Amino acid sequence: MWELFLPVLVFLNEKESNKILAVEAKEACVRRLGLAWALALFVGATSASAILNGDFTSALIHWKTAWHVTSAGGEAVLADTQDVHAFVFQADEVGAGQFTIEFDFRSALSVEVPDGAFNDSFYASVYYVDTLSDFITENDKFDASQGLFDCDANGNFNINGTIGDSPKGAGWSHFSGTFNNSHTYVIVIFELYDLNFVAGDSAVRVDNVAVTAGGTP
Ligand SMILES: [Ca+2]
Ligand SMILES: [Ca+2]
Repeated sequence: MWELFLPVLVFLNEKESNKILAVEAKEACVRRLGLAWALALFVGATSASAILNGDFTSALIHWKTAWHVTSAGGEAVLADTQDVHAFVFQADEVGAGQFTIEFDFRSALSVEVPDGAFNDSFYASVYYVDTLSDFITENDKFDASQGLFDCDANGNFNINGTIGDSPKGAGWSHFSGTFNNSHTYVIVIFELYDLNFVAGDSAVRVDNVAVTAGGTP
């Protein structure tokens, strides 16, 4: 499908093109996943933090992944070695209300942008659904979504919250934000897109993912 729209995109602003490409890739990927997601989706239970194994102490238990996502040192590691799109997510039945989401991340995204390609990019998002079977059998069908932030080698963009220093130390950042959920399920998802089409030159680590009731990060 890339060949169909790449010629058009070269005439657009690079950043806009990057985003359009990523959205197109995401939509195509979501459709392609279909049954795979249906089989893979895990529904966590509500607790102090709705996210289970948010610190990845138990590797990727309670998380579902596609393509190159591994755990190392109690962290989730997304890389771009296997597909244009790698992701890790967890769905939780939190109910309606205001919530705080926090996590640490460490970006190691490539600065390389070959002619005709774009920056490798990372996206953190929340999806909201009332009926999980709708989402997992027809993945572009969700009730609402909210981007948390995007990033590439040039920095963080579209930040819907606050990004600051992380207690994990050098190279790590801490995201904190709030969201209002009026649906039954919240799906927290982290995605890495290989948009420079150079395999294996980007990775992002994620740790300490927490979703708690209340609106003060
Ligand atoms: Ca950890
Ligand atoms: Ca790449």
